[in-house]
Amino acid sequence: MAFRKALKQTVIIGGGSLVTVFGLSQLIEYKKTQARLARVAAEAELRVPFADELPTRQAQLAALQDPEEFDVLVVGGGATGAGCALDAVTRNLKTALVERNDFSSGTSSRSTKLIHGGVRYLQKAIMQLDYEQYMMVKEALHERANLLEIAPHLSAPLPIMLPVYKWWQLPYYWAGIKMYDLVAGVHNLKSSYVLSKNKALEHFPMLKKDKLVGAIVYYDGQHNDARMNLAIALSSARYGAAIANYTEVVRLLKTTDPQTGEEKVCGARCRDVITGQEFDVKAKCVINATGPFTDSLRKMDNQETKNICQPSAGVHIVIPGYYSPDNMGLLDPSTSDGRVIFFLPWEKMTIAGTTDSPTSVTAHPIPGEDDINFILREIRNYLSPDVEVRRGDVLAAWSGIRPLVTDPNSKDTQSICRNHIVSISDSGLVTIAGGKWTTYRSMAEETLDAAVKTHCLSAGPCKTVGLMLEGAKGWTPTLYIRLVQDYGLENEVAQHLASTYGGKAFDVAKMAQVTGQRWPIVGKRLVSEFPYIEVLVSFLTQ
Ligand SMILES: Cc1cc2nc3c(=O)[nH]c(=O)nc-3n(C[C@H](O)[C@H](O)[C@H](O)COP(=O)(O)OP(=O)(O)OC[C@H]3O[C@@H](n4cnc5c(N)ncnc54)[C@H](O)[C@@H]3O)c2cc1C
Ligand SMILES: *[C@@H]1O[C@H](CO)[C@@H](O)[C@H](O)[C@H]1NC(C)=O
Ligand SMILES: CC(=O)N[C@H]1CO[C@H](CO)[C@@H](O)[C@@H]1O
Repeated sequence: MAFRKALKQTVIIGGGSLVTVFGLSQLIEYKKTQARLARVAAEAELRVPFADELPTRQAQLAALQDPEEFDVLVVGGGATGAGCALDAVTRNLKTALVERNDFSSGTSSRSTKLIHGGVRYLQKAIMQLDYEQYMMVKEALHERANLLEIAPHLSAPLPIMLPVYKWWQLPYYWAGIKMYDLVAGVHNLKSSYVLSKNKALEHFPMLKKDKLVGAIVYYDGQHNDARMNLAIALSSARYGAAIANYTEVVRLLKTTDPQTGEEKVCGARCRDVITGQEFDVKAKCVINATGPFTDSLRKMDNQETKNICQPSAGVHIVIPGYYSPDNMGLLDPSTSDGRVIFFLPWEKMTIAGTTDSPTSVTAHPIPGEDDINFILREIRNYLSPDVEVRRGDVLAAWSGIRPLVTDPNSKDTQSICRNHIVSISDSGLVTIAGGKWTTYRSMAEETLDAAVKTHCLSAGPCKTVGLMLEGAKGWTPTLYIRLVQDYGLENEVAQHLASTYGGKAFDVAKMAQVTGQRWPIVGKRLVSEFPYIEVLVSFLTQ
């Protein structure tokens, strides 16, 4: 009797949890559908003044000189600034953005190209029971999922292998990585897993064999940072923002409030770097998103300002593709001397690098010979001794300055974590500094929330969650096949066009010149080793 009762109970409980599991997945699906519908509705409400054709730079420069003031002027066309412009314009604010060089010419094109939550920060959060760190990771994981969704042509999940050298580390790392999956929740990309020593070596035969115990594979995102930045900027232009590259802010404009006698920022003096012509851009609110240069712009506002940036430089080198596992990255968060080292696949090559070192800010940081040799030395230590890593293997190198931010309101300089700060000066200049690529959208949302509040702008709600970026519409994972079939492009060239221009790849393919050969029918390569074709040059300069 008791047995049957127990059995019945078990069935009910078992059934119950099945229903719960089933219900949960239903709920997640339902929520996803709701989110999608809300997004479609939000996008339908958005005005797209330049749906067909974008204005030329000339037209943009004219628009910037509109005598009627802008609601928002963003200074800086990196990820952060472009993100702010897109956020502002889709809230129905009259928006302008100027960038003194090209879009993404700064730190935003010199990153490690990962869209990540930060496994290391999660470890810190847990070890030090730091709630703020934890929330930072959670937010970044949410943004990671969003970025992969809104620009699928420019980004993809990337498996990353963490080699393990001590037995006791295996459960420790495993638990940490599982936490990472767990914190991502519904936004998780793919589940992490353990690799045996043999499997790990199969994936990456160049690893030092002795002491290797096994490896753990987890997922983060990877993107083409420069194109992503451009996609954000172009999207903001489509929605009507007046944006111009090679336009520099030389001075902030200020007015004196007749009642309080206070000075307020009311725009900026800009210079067209190409012609040297100067003009004023009037705006109710100026946002300084100048990245590592933040302090120089803030000092323009107030000479007494305390520095909030503590720059450090990160050098990356590009080496041949066989230095990274097949379609997989490798990252060691704690090499024997405590450094981080990584090998990531990138455009059929490998990006390698280590942790940053302190630096001073320069406009075009160039990695020195000693920086390059330093990374090569680290790599040699790391790989199997029979692998010969030569200086000649280095195909390219770049250096990026990381604007680590210290909170100007906190006395403690120890609190340099890679979080961001939105601060507002007495004259109303809004500064957004720090953060990371992955969180550009949420940083922009927070910045615009602050700007709208401080300057009493009449704005709609933020609409950038799920807002598809330039090129995302019409892209499918098999789009390149249609490019091959419809236009007669080479496979590799078609893949490059699809993953660079997304749905807009057809516009490029249409313009590709006939080669005069049997195959490919169109698309002559500029250099035989790379999938760049002649038409890209004219497409770029259009
Ligand atoms: C080595 C390295 C690796 C990184 N890797 C990652 C990673 O893998 N994942 C991740 O999420 N994050 C990463 N980051 C962080 C990320 O790259 C940055 O947080 C982000 O790119 C900063 O963007 P930004 O727009 O603030 O700055 P920037 O991209 O530097 O943009 C600032 C822009 O302002 C312009 N400007 C300056 N002064 C003026 C003026 N007076 N008038 C007009 N324009 C002006 C500059 O020309 C520049 O283009 C990395 C950073 C570094 C340094
Ligand atoms: C950037 O400037 C160049 C040179 O004037 C111009 O050809 C290009 O169209 C500009 N880019 C954008 C996206 O406006
Ligand atoms: C308005 C203004 O003075 N802009 C400055 C922004 O920062 C750059 C980089 O330091 C300066 O060169 C500009 O003068």
